[in-house]
Amino acid sequence: MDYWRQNHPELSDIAAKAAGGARLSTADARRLFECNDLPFIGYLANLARNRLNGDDAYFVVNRHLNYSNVCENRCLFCAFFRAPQAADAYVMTLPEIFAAVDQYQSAGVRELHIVGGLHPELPYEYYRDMLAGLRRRFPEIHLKAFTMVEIDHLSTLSGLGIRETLRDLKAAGLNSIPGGGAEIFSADVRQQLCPNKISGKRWLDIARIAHQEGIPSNATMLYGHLESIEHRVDHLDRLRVLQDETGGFLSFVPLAFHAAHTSVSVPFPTTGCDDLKTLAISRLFLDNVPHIKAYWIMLGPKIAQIALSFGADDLDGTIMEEKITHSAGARTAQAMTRDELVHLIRSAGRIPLERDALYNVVWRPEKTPVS
Ligand code: V47
Repeated sequence: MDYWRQNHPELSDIAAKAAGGARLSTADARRLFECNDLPFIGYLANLARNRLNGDDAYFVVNRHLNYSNVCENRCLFCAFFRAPQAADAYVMTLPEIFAAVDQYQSAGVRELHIVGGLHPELPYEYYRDMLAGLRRRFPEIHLKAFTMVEIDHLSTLSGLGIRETLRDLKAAGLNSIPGGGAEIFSADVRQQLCPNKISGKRWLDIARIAHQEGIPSNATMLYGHLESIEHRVDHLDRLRVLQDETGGFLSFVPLAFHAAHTSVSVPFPTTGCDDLKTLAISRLFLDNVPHIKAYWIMLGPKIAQIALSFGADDLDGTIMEEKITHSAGARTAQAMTRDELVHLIRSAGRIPLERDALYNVVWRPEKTPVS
């Protein structure tokens, strides 16, 4: 600690807060973003990470299921959506969905991550029956389904309002809600990136209701496009305020923007330094969110592994088939085996823990991790 105090006297107040577990202010977060000493920020984030999660590093055996790429929101940052008449537009039928999940079962899948576009014609029953059919056929699999944006759409279809729609979906089998669709909460940036999408406030309001209804969720932040540091800090702050109120966020997932085939041009993709700094500051600032995910699909496995020393404690999952980031040019593989995830974690000197969707440990190694 003395080394850092000598080299960063201007940040000694933040270092003291990080060491003592005191809450950082938004001004502190901005000052950390302005600091280019990445090991220093990583060191502070690692203090927070170790205080919350020790040497534990989680992963989950999961699958992504994107039931349709047809979306009427047409977000400019998204390369996944298609117009209904596009040659490669698709909608999975319910029997196709059940058959796909049936194949996953033998792999020990514990969590299904189900998201899709806002289809202009699918009825509410399609979504409800999807959950009910999956729940009936696969009672052991956790259904993490439909972002706040989809929930908003479904409540329009059902005519029931958000709370009653959530109750109905929960009764059908919904267990939790993924963190997507949050993008960046700033209205100005949203207007440029995704003018048809629900507002940041609406996203947070729906998350609040979900948490009140006993449906936990994750939260994401899409960064590396048109946003400023101010926008990132504002996003983190709004999440922290809601989390103080509900405690319903299980994890936070920073998502590095991939520009290929999208309508948003950026001079360069996010750098490894920006990815690690953003993860680290997220860990420090979101002191009330138990887990920070390094989503290897977007970061690449090597940065995701290093992220385990920069605040992250979760590599997410085996995934198998990822469409959203790969449509936008991600060069990572679409799947990692359980053994690969365990190896990445062990060779980072952490303890690999296989979790379920709610962070209950379902497997732990017998041996201590390699150093
Ligand atoms: O909602 C879309 C983002 C999200 C691009 O909750 C893009 O456990 C980068 O939400 N470049 C989907 N990002 C992914 C997501 C997620 C991932 C892993 C775990 C969890 C969780 C959630 O991806 C979208 C959007 O925010 N996205 N296009 C793009 N071109």
